[in-house]
Amino acid sequence: MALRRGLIVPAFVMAFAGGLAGLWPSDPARAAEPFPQWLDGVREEARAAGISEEVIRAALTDFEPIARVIELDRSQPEGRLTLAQYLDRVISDARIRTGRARLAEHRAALEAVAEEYGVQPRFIVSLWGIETSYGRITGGYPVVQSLATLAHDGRRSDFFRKELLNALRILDEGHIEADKMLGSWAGAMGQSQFMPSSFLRLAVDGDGDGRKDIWTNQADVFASMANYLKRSGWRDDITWGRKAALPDGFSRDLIGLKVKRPLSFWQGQGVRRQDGRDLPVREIEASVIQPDGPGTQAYIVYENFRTTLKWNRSTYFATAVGTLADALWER
Ligand SMILES: [Ca+2]
Repeated sequence: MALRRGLIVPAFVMAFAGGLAGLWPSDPARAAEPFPQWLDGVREEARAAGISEEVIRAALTDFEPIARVIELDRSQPEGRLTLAQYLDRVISDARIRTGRARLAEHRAALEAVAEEYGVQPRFIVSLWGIETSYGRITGGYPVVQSLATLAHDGRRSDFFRKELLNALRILDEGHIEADKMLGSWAGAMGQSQFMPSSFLRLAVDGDGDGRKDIWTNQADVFASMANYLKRSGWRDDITWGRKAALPDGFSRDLIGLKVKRPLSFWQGQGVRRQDGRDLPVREIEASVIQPDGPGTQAYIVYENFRTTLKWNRSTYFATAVGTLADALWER
């Protein structure tokens, strides 16, 4: 996703995003256009794109920019967390317990989705848990209003204006009512936190009622998340990776996602599981990563780890998704 801000984004990612944003100075001419006139332009663009008058009226009437959204968009990230601190924060015992309960509670629906899309249930539940605490914390911001605020602001107007039009398209297709279209301050929507563009590309109607409801319909939420992963390259015949122990003198040149080799190669290089046992005997392509640099915890990661990075490009995030999925699996 071009811009994903989960509930807890590693600070270094925020710092990076902030650094990038700094390269794009705000456009004072655009930002200076008064909001009501600017909104008229959006209405015209929506009409030209074939959005119905009814949706334009329902979604684009009687609102102002949200000051808090601008404040959040401009806020400085906190100090950087280590991976261990991040994992502690994201994967609490309570989150593991709740995840196991949700996995049991939704087993039939999850197995149907696993069958259809080829994504193991524990990964769907893990992503769901990390994104929105299993659908509990989905962000209370009205998506159209938030996106309009960010599009008018001038910092990343083009990106957010496209997402705003995409959001109107979703309303026009009747998947959700305007007043129920809620999400994060940056427009990530519902239990799966899809940006509108991702919704249009990848959300699916899991229960067959004609609507793609990632806000309240559990079958739609699970199927949409699984479809996103599948279309990004997920494989259900392998896991995500695991903690690894590196031998003394292991070459730094072999560390990083750019080096992809079969497990047998890594075994030959002396890489082992964290507990010292041999790596699995399967010809899986893998990379060795050390998210916090030399001397810190290493992981050996597979294709599914890379796929998780297409959901959210933070290695901390992808490591957390795999780690929580494993915790849900263990009994
Ligand atoms: Ca549905």
